[in-house]
Formats: sequence, structure tokens, C-alpha cells
Amino acid sequence: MSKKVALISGVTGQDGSYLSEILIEKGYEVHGIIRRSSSVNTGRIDHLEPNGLMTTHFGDITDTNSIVNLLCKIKPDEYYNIGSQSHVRVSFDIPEYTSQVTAIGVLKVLEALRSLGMLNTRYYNAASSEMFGISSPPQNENTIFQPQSPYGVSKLYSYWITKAYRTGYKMFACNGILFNHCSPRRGETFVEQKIVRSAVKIKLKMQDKIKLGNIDAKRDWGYSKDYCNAIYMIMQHSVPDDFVVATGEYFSVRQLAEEVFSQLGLNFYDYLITDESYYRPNEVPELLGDSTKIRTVLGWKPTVSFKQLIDMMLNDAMAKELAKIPSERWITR
Ligand code: NAP
Ligand code: F7E
Repeated sequence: MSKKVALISGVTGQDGSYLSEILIEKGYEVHGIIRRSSSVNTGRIDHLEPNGLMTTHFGDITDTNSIVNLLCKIKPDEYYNIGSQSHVRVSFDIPEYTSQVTAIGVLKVLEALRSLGMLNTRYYNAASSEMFGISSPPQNENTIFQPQSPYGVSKLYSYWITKAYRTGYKMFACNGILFNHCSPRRGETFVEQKIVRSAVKIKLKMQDKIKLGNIDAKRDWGYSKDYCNAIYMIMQHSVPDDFVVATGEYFSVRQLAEEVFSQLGLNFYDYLITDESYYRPNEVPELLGDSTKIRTVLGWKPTVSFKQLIDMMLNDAMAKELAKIPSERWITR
């Protein structure tokens, strides 16, 4: 039997790398779309492509021709569109660009599939809990959307256009409404990774302080690999549908930072500097997911707790920093 073929946009990101591993492990022929960058940014998939486990192609979801050409060449059975300008704070600085990528980019991929007649290619859209905005927690598939940022509004467009192509053209097009998730591969400017990496550097006396914005915001943080398994399960379901993916537990940024610093024997408040520039014009105070639907219908559940996640990220960050300094200067946890 021939291998199933998957195409991923956003493959160089956190989720793209875990999703690639999952699909490779399941026997897929995996292709990823990468953007041209002036510096190498394939670090998260460098263990895969050079070893012949996947193939990458230059492209961009805002460039229709590149997507059409790749679809014609690769003919994927499954298209995972997880490419996005994914930073909420930055979306206020570059709102138009964010919308072009995060909203219109999704339309371009769907329209490319439709116009090429590839209606049997299964399509996944990376929607987001940020679409819920200021709706009261817990949030699930029936909660009203009240996005507060150019990013959240763009994701809401992506969500509705995916549904419209599903109902209008009978495409297998689904949305994963994922709550915050991280891992050792999380981008450095998201708050969990920023706190973990800063705390490690402070412990090793390589940094003095940490500058943060609103530490009273609450988020439901899960493990990226668990969430990529959920993405895969959503795409294997018998019918296309939309699912919230979340742990069902939330913590404030303050609690997260207290835990991280205390695991290193440090008092967070000795190092905190509040910096207004990290606040957003609109804040999203509380995101807490109710993932009953995916647990019941698909049997998905998270495998890593909040504390285990912090531990995993701290161990990774510490190992990376220690690798940079001579062993006689090591101060371990
Ligand atoms: P990430 O690490 O920021 O990765 C984003 C990926 O999108 C990168 O590979 C990036 O490429 C790519 N990309 C950006 N613009 C693109 C374009 N125009 N064309 C093609 N690719 C483009 O994000 P992540 O954490 O893995 O998240 C994956 C997806 O889930 C994103 O859509 C994100 O918005 C969404 N999401 C994330 C979370 C979360 O907490 N992680 C929660 C809900 C939803 P470069 O490497 O070249 O920049
Ligand atoms: O902020 C507060 C900030 O940027 C979390 C993305 O993956 O999840 C993510 O979006 C909270 C916010 O993630 C800093 O104000 C305080 O309340 O890590 P974040 P996010 O905005 O929740 C959603 C679901 C996505 O879809 C997105 O792609 O932390 N905060 N001080 C800070 N945040 C940052 N980044 N940096 C600070 O210094």
C-alpha cells in the first residue's frame, strides 16, 4: 500500500516540528513548506530533513502560486495549515500583515484546494482560544467569540472560512481550537519560555532581572506534543468537525513565574521589573478550556501536567545554558 502524503505549512514552528515527527512515525510521506529567511530557522526540524525523513519546499501561504504549485506537485492526502503570525502582542504592531497571513493565508490555501478540485484532501486549520477573548471561562465549542486582538480576529476569520468551505464545498475541513501550549521548542518570546529561560539565566548569573507585562492574566497551558496528537486525531475522525483542545486547568502568569523561580531556589519578586511595553492595548484576562467534546468523541486527553511541563522546559533550558559554559563554572539546580 502506498504511503499517505501530508503537507504542513508552519513546519519550522513548535507544533510543526512535533506534528512532523508524529506523522513520520505513523508512516506518512511528510512535506513541509518553509519560508525563505536571511538566517537559518530550521533548527526544530534539523533532525528530520537531513536524515531523509521529510522534504521541505520554499513557499508561503500568502503566495497563491507557491501553494498551487506545491499542491499540484505533492498531491497531499492531508494538508495541515498551522502557519501563522502567531504572536498576539506583535499583532497589534503589524495588524495588516497579521491579517494577511493568519486570515487571508487560510483562505488562499482553501481556495487553492477548491479551485484545483482537490476536494478529497483533508484540511486542518489552526484556530485558537484567543478567539474567545473576553468571554467568561470555561470556554468550549459553544462559547461566544469575542476576540480582542488583530491576531484573535484573524483566527476567527480563519475559523469561519474553514467552516464555510466545509459546508459549501463538502470539503473535509476542520478547526482545532487550541488553548496555549508549549514545550522546550516553544518560541522564546511567549511568556512561559521567556520566564523559564530568564530564570535559568538569572540562576547562572548571566542575567539580572526579568521584565514582564500583565502577570495576572490566566492561561490554560498544555504540552505541544499532546496537542499535535489531538490535531492528528481531529484529521482522522470519520467526519470533519471543530474541537477545543485544552487541559481544563489554568494558572496566572504570576503563579507560573513563582513556580519556575522557586524550582530554582529563587524568589521571583526579587528579579521582577514591570514593563508597560509588554501590556497589550486589549488584554485577555482568562482563558480556560472545556475540552469535553474531544475527550468524549475522540478519546483524547493530555498526558503532561502543568508542573511536569515546567520541569521539562526548565531541564531543557538549563541543559542548553550549561552546554554553553565551561564545566568548572556549573551551578546546577
Ligand atoms: P510558531 O512556533 O510561531 O510557528 C509558526 C509557524 O508559521 C512557523 O513555522 C512560521 O515560519 C510559519 N509561518 C509564518 N508565516 C507564514 C507564512 N506566511 N507562510 C507559511 N508559514 C508561515 O507557532 P506554534 O506555537 O507552532 O503554533 C502553530 C499554530 O497554532 C499557529 O497557527 C498558531 O497561531 C496556532 N496556535 C498556537 C497556540 C500555542 O499556544 N502555541 C495556541 C493556539 C493556536 P517561520 O519559522 O519562517 O517564522
Ligand atoms: O502571553 C502575558 C500576556 O504571548 C500570555 C500564542 O501561542 O496563545 C498564545 O498567545 C499572557 C498574556 O501568549 C509578558 O499579556 C505578561 O496575557 O505567551 P503569550 P498568548 O497571548 O496567550 C494563544 C492561544 C495563541 O493562539 C497564540 O498563538 O502573558 N504576559 N508579560 C506576557 N506575554 C509575553 N509574550 N511577554 C511578556 O513579557
